[in-house]
Amino acid sequence: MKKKWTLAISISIIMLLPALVFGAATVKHYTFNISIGEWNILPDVKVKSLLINDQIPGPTIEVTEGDTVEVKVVNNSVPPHTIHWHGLEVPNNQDGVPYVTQDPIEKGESFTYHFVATPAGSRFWHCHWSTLLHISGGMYGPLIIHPRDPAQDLNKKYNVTLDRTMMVDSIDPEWQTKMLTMMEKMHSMEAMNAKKSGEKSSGERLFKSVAEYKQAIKDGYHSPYLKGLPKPSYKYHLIDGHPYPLIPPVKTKIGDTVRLRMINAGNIPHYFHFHGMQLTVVAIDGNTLESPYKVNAVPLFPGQAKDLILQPKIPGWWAVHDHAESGSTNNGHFPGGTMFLIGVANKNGKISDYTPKLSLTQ
Ligand SMILES: [Cu+2]
Repeated sequence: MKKKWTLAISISIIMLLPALVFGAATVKHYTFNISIGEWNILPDVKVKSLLINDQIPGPTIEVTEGDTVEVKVVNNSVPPHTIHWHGLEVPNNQDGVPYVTQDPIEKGESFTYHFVATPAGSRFWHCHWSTLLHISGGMYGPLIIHPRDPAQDLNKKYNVTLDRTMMVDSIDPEWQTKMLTMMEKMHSMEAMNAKKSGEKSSGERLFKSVAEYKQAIKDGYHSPYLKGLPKPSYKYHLIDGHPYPLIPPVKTKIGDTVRLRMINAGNIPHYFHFHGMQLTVVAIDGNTLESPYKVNAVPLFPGQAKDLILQPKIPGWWAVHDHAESGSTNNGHFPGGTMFLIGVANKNGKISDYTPKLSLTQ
């Protein structure tokens, strides 16, 4: 009897060991309230957007590997949505692909996603319905999963003093505002028709069979929302919902180590060139590289994430900009877009004698 008890206690201790060493997993709850609203990317550039909790990017999910994440998505906007957890390994029915793993979340409905956060790394989430419009509309946000094992923690490995996430996106304000305005009108008309006929309004269309789908392609079918409208032409490029000069600078000092987690949620690539320093790429798509490498230009493709380690050695205001020039402009004017500054202070806390100014004629 005594032996059995000893065995049971030993087994319990062994099972608890990872939790005792690395801390216990917990459940983290989030609520995403989706609405259509206006977002000022610049003081006088207003864009009709798909806001989550009234913000762009949407909420940051920051958890430890193994935590359970519960996200209640409430659709207070007109179009349907699903949320995809980009780069995570979740149960198939939580992956958020409309008509592949779930029905879309229609206007007025809610859906709660439930999954274990894994694997660790800099990842993100985004809407997976009509992604061209819904991602540029603002439906994305960081999903940072810290490793449970401290030995895997890059912040510890590199003695990181500043850890900053940057979400990159490109938008065409005019196109986006037109599309969302038209969508609101169409949905209210559909709802009226559905009320008359007694049928449920399905918003956007679902083909009844493969034959119907094939016929529609043959006939040159366009989604009602795309009829007669050109594709977006990306005139503004954002980091965390704003272009330069509204992107807060990265402020650091000699001897410090910065980790930048850069994530491109948008539809076009960016080529970030860092002035005055080298940087080490330590992770791609959230996954730690076995052989980190040094660069000073970082291509960031749509859907890609890169973790960079910076240890600037020279004080000053250093520019970081998209080397494809249009990415550094606002509606064609330089400077703008995804350009941002890294302020490196000397031992006395001074960055530079020169204060950066704004010029739209340079
Ligand atoms: Cu959406």
